[in-house]
Amino acid sequence: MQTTYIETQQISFKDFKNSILEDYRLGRISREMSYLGRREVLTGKAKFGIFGDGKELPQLAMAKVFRNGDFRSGYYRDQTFALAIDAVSVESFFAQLYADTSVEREPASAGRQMNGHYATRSLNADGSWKNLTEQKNISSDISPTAGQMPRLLGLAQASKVYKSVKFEGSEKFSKDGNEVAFGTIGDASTAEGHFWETLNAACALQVPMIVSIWDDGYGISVPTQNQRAKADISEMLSGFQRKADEKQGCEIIQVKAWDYPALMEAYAKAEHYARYESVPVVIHVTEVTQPQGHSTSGSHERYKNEERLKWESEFDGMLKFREWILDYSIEIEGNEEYLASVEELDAIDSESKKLVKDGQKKAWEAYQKTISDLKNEVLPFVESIKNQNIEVSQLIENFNKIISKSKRDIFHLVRQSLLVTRTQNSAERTALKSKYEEIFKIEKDNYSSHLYSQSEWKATNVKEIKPIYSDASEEVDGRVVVRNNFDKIFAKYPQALVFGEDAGNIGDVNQGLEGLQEKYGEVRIADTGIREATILGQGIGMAMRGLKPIAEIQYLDYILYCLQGMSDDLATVQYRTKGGQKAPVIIRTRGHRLEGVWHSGSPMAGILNLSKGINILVPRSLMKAAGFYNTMLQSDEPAVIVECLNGYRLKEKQPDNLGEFTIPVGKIEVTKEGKDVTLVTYGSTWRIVSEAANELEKLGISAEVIDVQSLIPFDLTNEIAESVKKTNRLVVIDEDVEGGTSAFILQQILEKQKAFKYLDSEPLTISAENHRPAFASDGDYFSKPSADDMVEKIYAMFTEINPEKYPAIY
Ligand SMILES: Cc1ncc(C[n+]2csc(CCOP(=O)(O)OP(=O)(O)O)c2C)c(N)n1
Ligand SMILES: [Mg+2]
Repeated sequence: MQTTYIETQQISFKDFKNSILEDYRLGRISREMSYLGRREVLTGKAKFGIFGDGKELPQLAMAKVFRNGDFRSGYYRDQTFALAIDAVSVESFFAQLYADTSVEREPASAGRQMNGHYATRSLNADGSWKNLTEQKNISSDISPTAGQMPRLLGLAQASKVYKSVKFEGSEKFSKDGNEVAFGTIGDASTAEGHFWETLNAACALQVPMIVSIWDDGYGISVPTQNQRAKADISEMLSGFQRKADEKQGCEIIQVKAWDYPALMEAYAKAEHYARYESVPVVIHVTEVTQPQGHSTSGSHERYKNEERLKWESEFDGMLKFREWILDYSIEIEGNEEYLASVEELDAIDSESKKLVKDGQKKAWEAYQKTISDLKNEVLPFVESIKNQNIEVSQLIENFNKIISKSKRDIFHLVRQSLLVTRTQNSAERTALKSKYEEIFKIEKDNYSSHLYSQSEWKATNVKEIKPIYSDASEEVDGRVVVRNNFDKIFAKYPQALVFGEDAGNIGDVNQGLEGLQEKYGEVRIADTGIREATILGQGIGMAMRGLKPIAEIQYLDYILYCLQGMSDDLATVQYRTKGGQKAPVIIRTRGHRLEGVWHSGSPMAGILNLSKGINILVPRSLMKAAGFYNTMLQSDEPAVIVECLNGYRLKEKQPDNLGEFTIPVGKIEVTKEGKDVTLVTYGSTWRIVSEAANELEKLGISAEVIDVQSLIPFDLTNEIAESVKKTNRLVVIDEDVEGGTSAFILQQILEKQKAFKYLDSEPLTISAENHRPAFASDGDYFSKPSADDMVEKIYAMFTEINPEKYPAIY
């Protein structure tokens, strides 16, 4: 709707005037959306509402300098901005308020997100990239406050990378790296670590990023002075201010939210620093108001005193804008020119109100229509069996009494009708059943699609290419295999880059990237500060802009620092946009078995449970890890690849087709065949399980050893159940806590793969102690399952069956 920034001195007064009045109109429309939105919630038509009233002017100013190819990573207050860049319309705004599940009507999230969570669609329906340089982009908002910040860093950094990195198709993502990433955050959310971490990293990296702080003085009810060290965030930030001739730090601009011309100037200046000098900028927008309070869940009269409320009504941005427009006059060629009269502004006000009302009505009617259409489609099928069963008539009667019918009511009617007629068999009931299956499939797609990619590039579609070995294949340290494979990767994919603590200069702490910075440069093989949350954020943002980032988290134990972002942001990207955006980041980390409370961890269940939406890969060797990198680089899904910390110095045979061979996700490997018991494991524990299996062999127990390799997705072809069918006994062994990943594996095998019926003995899990291992030597032996533990516990299974053949050890 809005044109880009027009410098007043270069345009005619007429254009200047039109641009101001267009802003006024957009501001009014946005304000009416806030007013009506709140009413829609309070009258019960929508569930919850959070709006951008009071924040209109700075967002209009931000939109003026926001160009095609730029990205925003912000939060729920930005409806005026979204409206100004055409990322939301009145109708789609209300469609989201009603949580309409249609992608066409609610393109930001298809009803998956609360209102105020904006997103543009980066992908075509088939999951392929659109040309992002031809549109204005919003990376999908998330609710955890400040959670948008780490991603913002990556979005900004991508521009810097694109200044030197080019590849076939890169023109879809960047025009020579000239794009700016715009962030928005509330004043109270600046108390979060993510805010400071991001700003610090941006100031170190010198990326084109503009962060706007909407400072309305409150975080819900808590006033600013109770949130931070100083009430004035600009004062706190002053240490970040860059000094002349230093390539560090940022620019800080303070501006009032109701001062339209000052805002225009502030954003124009900020754009200059960020876009042309690659200097990050913070715009601290002060004196922001909240005319309707925080959200529909409360009333701000409860915590703001009368004086504050009075001030807020006087300094309402839209009111001040109106006053400024009416006061404005300029003499041009002897004539006094004005922007608008009271009547003209009043006319805009009433037009805007009407436009919003019309849009809301359309959105409501379309939303209601989907429900009534569903009802009309299904009801005849239910009615067709009512003569066969009196209970169905009763169910229909009850259903008809419901005044405002929801999808759930319709489904309940259908499912209850099928339940009460379960003993009947008629053509009508069969028809109802197939109708139910048909509508269920549609709602499954509406509510549960796109946790993983549904495109041709989904991880499970990547073709398996087996590693090739020849007489010439060398036995080398594991770290050499992964290093040489990375060498091939960076040669093959110019869009691939890796970054993390010590990843650059020394080529990572285990030298899996040794020498690669010299070869591929500091942009692609980079060191970072110690800041896992924003290392991940770099990955997410850059992946959203078409790069193939490998975000290195130095040790698995420290992944918890970025687990929030993995869980809230990365894992939900495709789901929360219903396939509108993707972020195929590879998280490279290393862990499992060693000693010491923070250098031995294998907190896989924590990761597993919080990261559904991300592939979780646990290779037992560096060759397998290398193969997973090769697989995931061909996919459009994110993954965590956990390398075995104790594997780097173990000898492995290096495949001849490095950079080419792939290890399929969701595929197990039987590494030792056996007939008496199936031992299921993964990662570093696999070697110990294999040792135990050899011991068991000597005791007359033939154990089959299975390496899961890929926890998510898990054994897609049910091969483990096949093994259990043969052995009739199952033991799951890992070094996570009890009831952790082993419980997940057991559930998958027994419940999903239906292996319970094959069991002749109770299934067994062998896991670690519930505390982390001591650093004292042999901490791992005493805290994690040892081969001795495994042999004894598995042997005991056989003692129970046949004590004569397998006499008890203890
Ligand atoms: C991590 C996290 N904690 C708490 C909340 C609940 N919450 C939602 S908005 C909000 C206040 C945010 O205030 P501020 O950042 O100043 O933004 P404003 O709403 O004032 O624009 C809180 C505490 C949340 N969404 N995320
Ligand atoms: Mg606030």
